[in-house]
Amino acid sequence: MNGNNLLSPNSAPHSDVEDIKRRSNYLRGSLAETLQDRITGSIPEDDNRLMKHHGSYMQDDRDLRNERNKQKLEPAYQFMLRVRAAGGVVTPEQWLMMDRVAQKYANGTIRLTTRQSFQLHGVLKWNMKSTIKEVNEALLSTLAACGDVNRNVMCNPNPYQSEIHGEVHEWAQKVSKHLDPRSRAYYEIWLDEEKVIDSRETEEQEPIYGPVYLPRKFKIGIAVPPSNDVDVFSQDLGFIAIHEHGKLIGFNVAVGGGMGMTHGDPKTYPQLARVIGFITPEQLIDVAEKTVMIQRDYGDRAVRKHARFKYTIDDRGLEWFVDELHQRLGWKLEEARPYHFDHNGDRYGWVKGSNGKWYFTLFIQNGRVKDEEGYLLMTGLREIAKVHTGDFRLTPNQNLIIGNVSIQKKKKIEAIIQAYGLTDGTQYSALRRNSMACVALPTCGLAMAESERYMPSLLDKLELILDEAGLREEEIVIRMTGCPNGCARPALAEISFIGKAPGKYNMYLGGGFSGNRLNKMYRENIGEEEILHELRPMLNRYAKEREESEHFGDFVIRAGYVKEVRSGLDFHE
Ligand code: SRM
Ligand code: SF4
Repeated sequence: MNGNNLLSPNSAPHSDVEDIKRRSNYLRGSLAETLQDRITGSIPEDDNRLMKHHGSYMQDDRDLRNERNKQKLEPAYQFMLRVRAAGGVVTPEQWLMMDRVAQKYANGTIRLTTRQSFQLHGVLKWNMKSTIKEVNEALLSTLAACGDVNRNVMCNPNPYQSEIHGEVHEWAQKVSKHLDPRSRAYYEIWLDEEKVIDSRETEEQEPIYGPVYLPRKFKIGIAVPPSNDVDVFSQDLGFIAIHEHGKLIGFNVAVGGGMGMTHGDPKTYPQLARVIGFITPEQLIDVAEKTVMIQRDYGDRAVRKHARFKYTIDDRGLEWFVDELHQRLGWKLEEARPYHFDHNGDRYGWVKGSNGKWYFTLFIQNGRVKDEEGYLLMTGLREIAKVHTGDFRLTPNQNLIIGNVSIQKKKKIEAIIQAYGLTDGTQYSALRRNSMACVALPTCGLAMAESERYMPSLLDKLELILDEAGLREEEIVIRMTGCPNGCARPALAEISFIGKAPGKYNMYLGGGFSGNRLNKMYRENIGEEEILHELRPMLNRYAKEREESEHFGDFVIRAGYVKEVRSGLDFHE
């Protein structure tokens, strides 16, 4: 198939977003002009759709909605800005820049995301350009952090389990760069690059995506076994590093994962990516490019809910995809190699890497970096960044690694950690250390219930139950989201809660501890009292009846609470 024949075979009707993208002249639209409009803090919907490709969403503070409505004021419009770095690795200077812009232009907090990016909330329209400029001056970018393109490429950030992390991270950076949009729109609008092309750009300038980009977002993650912290089976395209005796020999390729669904619509479901074969490292870019192009050409452009790659594969069959991929590559993947995952969480505290440097993984509750009374996390990290000569690594579980610390600097950094009481989570239960919650209210326009702001207090109550049952140190993966879009990858947790309405959640059980099995709905639309009522006896029974090294997710299946789910097609069964 020719890259220019973009809507084929999707000559079927397409959604309004497709028209907006097509008309936008490679993501320009009227963004440059609407940003100048001082009458409103908002931008028109068409430009908002395009803005996502530049890394930002228009939002409004939902806590203020009613009050402003009563006062007949427009909603408190503000922008979320997502800053990405492949594998989540940034320098101390870049950390300090994020800290500075968060104070100067955003709400004074930094949010570390589930895909190893940064988010700023509360940036006003008038400050967007300055913020994006400062981000770029520090050599980070917001381009393609959101939108119908390849998103931040995830990569296991921990160097202590094998010697190949640096190499794998380089591949994450290479594939990320290769799949960046090539349109100069971003540089013209935000960075005042002179408009080089007066006439419309040609398709050759966007050879991978073409003028309408992808039907939907696309996600890539690289795991380094035995850690599956990137939840490789949740990715549209996952790579599993195969290493032997500390040497990277290649990757197994997994395709068609995804988490999003809609309540009450069984045609939407979370799905696990499936392993289709093995490639050498040098083949990775080619495989990623061709996979993206297949999705570009065959993904559903009519119904956005059905436009993710997982549906393209499930509708047409895995065999069809593999044949199409082989045809476009001109060569065949080898048979997948054996691998083993044993967890998808983070490992906290100090560890020595195989390069002799030190790494400290901090527990950051739900990824929110801020100063609170009694816990000056943001200030402490700023002080570390001022003296640190290594790097910072955002983990796929919303935590932070202070990485590549030399033995000389370790004492100094340890002293700051102590002075600010920065925690590796040891005072908390293992359940909390394995928890994630998405942003949800008050910024997320799609949230049906609280998540980030509620999860800590639910965990306080669950920790009492764990203490009673003697399970405080038992690692159990728990996740919460404010809606079924699945931003904290809830369908892979051993226990999860998905928002249904204010204070109400659907409860799911039985995900695999290493992110290799989906969970299943156990109770619908329940509040906190019922959650505790359900979990107390279950956890007590687990404490008494579990088999040796049996994880909670496995136990609830064996004990008959829920059925095992190995494919998204059985998720609603
Ligand atoms: Fe997400 C939309 C936050 C990871 C699936 N996600 C959103 C938006 C932008 C809401 C919106 O469209 O208006 C949220 C902004 C909230 C806010 O106020 O900040 C949002 N998603 C997040 C983050 C910040 C959650 C977090 O707590 O860290 C994560 C940012 C990742 C990043 O840095 O790039 C985030 N989102 C995910 C993940 C997890 C992942 O990628 O590993 C998923 C599930 C995996 C997947 O894509 O299948 C995810 N987000 C969605 C979806 C559902 C997509 C679908 O297939 O239907 C939406 C809604 C949409 O796209 O229409 C969404
Ligand atoms: Fe918002 Fe839903 Fe994503 Fe949570 S899961 S951040 S509520 S879109």
